[in-house]
Amino acid sequence: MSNSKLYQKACEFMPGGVNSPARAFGGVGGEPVFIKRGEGCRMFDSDNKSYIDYVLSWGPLVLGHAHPHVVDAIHETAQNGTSFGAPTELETQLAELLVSQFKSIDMIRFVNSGTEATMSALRLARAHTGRAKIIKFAGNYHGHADMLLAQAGSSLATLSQSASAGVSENAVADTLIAPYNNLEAVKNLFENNRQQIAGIIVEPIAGNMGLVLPESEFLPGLRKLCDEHGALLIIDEVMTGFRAALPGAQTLYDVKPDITCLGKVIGGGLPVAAYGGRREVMHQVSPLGSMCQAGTLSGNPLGMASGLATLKGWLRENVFDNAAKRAEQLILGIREIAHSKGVLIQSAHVGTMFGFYFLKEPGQVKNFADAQRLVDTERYAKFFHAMLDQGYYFAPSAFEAGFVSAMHQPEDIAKTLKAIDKALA
Ligand code: KE4
Repeated sequence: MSNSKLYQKACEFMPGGVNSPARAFGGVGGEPVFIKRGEGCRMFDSDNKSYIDYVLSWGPLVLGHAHPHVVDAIHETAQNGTSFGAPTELETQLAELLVSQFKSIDMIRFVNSGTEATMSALRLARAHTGRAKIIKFAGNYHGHADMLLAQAGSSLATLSQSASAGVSENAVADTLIAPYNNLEAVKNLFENNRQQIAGIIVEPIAGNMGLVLPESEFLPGLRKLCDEHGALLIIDEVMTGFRAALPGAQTLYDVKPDITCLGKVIGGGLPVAAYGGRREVMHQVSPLGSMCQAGTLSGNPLGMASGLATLKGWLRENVFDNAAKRAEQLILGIREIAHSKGVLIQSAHVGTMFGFYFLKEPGQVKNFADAQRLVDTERYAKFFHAMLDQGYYFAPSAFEAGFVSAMHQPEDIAKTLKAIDKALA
């Protein structure tokens, strides 16, 4: 069946023909490409056209598509059954591995999505402090829990507004919003809401407004403010975990959160996420403590097996470093090409993540308002389709990060750069 036919049929049964709006090509136009299979750094569509993939399921596939070790681990585990609704040793093995990786995590709870992880982490911060308000940053995305679908109020008033139909103003009444990289604004929020703020949730490197790095004093500053005001610092490493650095961005910036949220990579493409932190905080989580959080398929054996196989391969000597070199090769190449053609871009790479913006005018994107003002989304849409036509799959939005895998070879990057040179022409 042609891509259009697949799309039409999907649209009959599912809103927009997709199960997540991020896949709907809303930001770039055109019909989403239906994928039939993946192999290594490539995906193949229904016409068997191949694409070198820089989205990698929005981050999880650090070993590329259908890595034999991951497929075998899932296959072997499935032979014994898919789920028991009872504890299995596999959960302990992945929990032990993650605790051994993160200095800030003594105990961990598995859930099924990053949304569940951040939603539970915020409930935990409220349970631990007995306070109700939370601080998040404009342009940071932590999943679709009601309290996190908030946007800065129209005036500079700290009151936020709902950012989605179906999310009531009550649901976001306790959500305070500050601009990313703006410690002053956070300080003011604490001063104007004394003893009421349970915690701050932050993307240690912002990957949902394009790729925006924290300024050097930003994360340490948040840690200090939380300590001064008795609030918990929640670092959302759903995207940056095992991507920005091993084990995560918190080690890059040497900031110890009270709670860390993980997802994506730790499931290797299966629905696995988690939240974890200091023992005295995690002791609040039921059945130990009084904070309720549960899930039928949490810690599912297939997800655990996939996560274990993925991380064992990813943590092997030099695998991460070699992949990080590919991200650097790509970004340095893009900078050279853009410069030679007088195309204004802002670009960055951190570990195995990268991002680049086409800019409407000279300037620097340091927060969401900058991104909305400076980013040339039309030009990105043209770039996206010029690359897709040549067989390269970048994020279908100017406000996402890109990823490489252990399977991207130097020659794959070189070919991508040649295609970028043509696209920018
Ligand atoms: P999920 O509920 O989608 O598993 O995770 C939510 C989430 C939480 N925190 C961060 C930092 C995230 O980036 C995400 C999800 N990322 C987006 C893409 N940047 C998911 C794409 C989608 O929703 O389809």
